[in-house]
Amino acid sequence: MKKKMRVMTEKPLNAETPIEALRTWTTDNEVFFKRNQGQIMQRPIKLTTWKLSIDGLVKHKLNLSFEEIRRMPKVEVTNTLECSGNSRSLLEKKASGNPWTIGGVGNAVWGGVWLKDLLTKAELKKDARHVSFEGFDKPLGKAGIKFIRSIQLEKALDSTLLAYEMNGQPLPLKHGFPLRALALGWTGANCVKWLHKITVLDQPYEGFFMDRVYRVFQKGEDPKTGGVVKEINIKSIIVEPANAETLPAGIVPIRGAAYAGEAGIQAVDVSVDDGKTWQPASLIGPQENYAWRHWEYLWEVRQTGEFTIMARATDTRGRQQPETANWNVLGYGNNGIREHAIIVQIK
Ligand SMILES: Nc1nc2c(c(=O)[nH]1)N[C@H]1C(S)=C(S)[C@@H](COP(=O)(O)O)O[C@H]1N2
Ligand SMILES: [Mo]
Repeated sequence: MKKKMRVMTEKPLNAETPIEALRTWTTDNEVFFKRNQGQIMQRPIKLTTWKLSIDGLVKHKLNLSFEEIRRMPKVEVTNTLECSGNSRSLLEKKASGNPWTIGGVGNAVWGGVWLKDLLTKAELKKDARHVSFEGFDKPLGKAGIKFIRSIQLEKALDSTLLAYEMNGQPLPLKHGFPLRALALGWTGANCVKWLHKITVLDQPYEGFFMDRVYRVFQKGEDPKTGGVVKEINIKSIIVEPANAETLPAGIVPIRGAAYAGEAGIQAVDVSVDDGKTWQPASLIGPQENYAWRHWEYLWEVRQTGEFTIMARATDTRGRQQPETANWNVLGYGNNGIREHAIIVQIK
């Protein structure tokens, strides 16, 4: 039986994946985390009336039907999507936002077209530098601010997908039907759902969701002076055993997932003694660009008692997870080794 999602808020819908559902390499659509700023679409839009417009600094404005997009070369990419605020609730010092544990992440096979193919069709003008995305979900709250986000042109041309399929299914309504952006290896905030409008700009889009949030800043600082959240931080999570579980002595499998945005995973080490000593874990399962890598460590334990287990990932660029997270006001990018430790009892 599938474990239910943990719903943090109903309106907007914010719900995290149960940890058990992170044990498979791809995450089932039904339990894939859902994160929204606005009122999610209640009914799927009619595909025969839906259009995607490409406007701004292009030589030919485009207004494409779903069929036209479907007739373009299709690509399938496995990509791990993580919300910038994932693991926020594990920070020792409180940060504001949804109290995610580790379930604000998932891995899926996405089918769609390269954004580059559309931008090539539209032909960029000389000043093109950024690309903004707008969905047709309605804002919640009095301010009525739409969730509009932009990314650098370089990323848009290099590795941004417009997806209409998720794990072999038409993109589910809650995940942006019929089309969403996916800046591969970047946090969810860069992956606009229910996409209907793309604008090519000469500078980043300015607005609440670019300038006030999804920025890394400290207390007393103007959010706008902080860096924009882009690439997913290197991180490992433990998905088995569960925190606070009691287990018999013997061979205890410790398993998890590790991911590093645009980079691959080089190694994962595990400690069962609160970080004093480390042993290498085995990387298991499929290995693909932009997708997390599953790992396991078969722990032979003879003693009884309480044990603190930690995992530490190293990526193909040689970067390693920090001992503790770099705190910021909105609690983005928590990838601290210590914050992700679990405690188990051996009986
Ligand atoms: N249109 C629209 N797209 C959106 C959002 C939103 O509120 N509206 N939220 C973003 C954020 S912050 C995240 S983490 C991801 C979550 O994607 P998911 O719900 O498919 O997991 O969607 C992104 N795209
Ligand atoms: Mo997010």
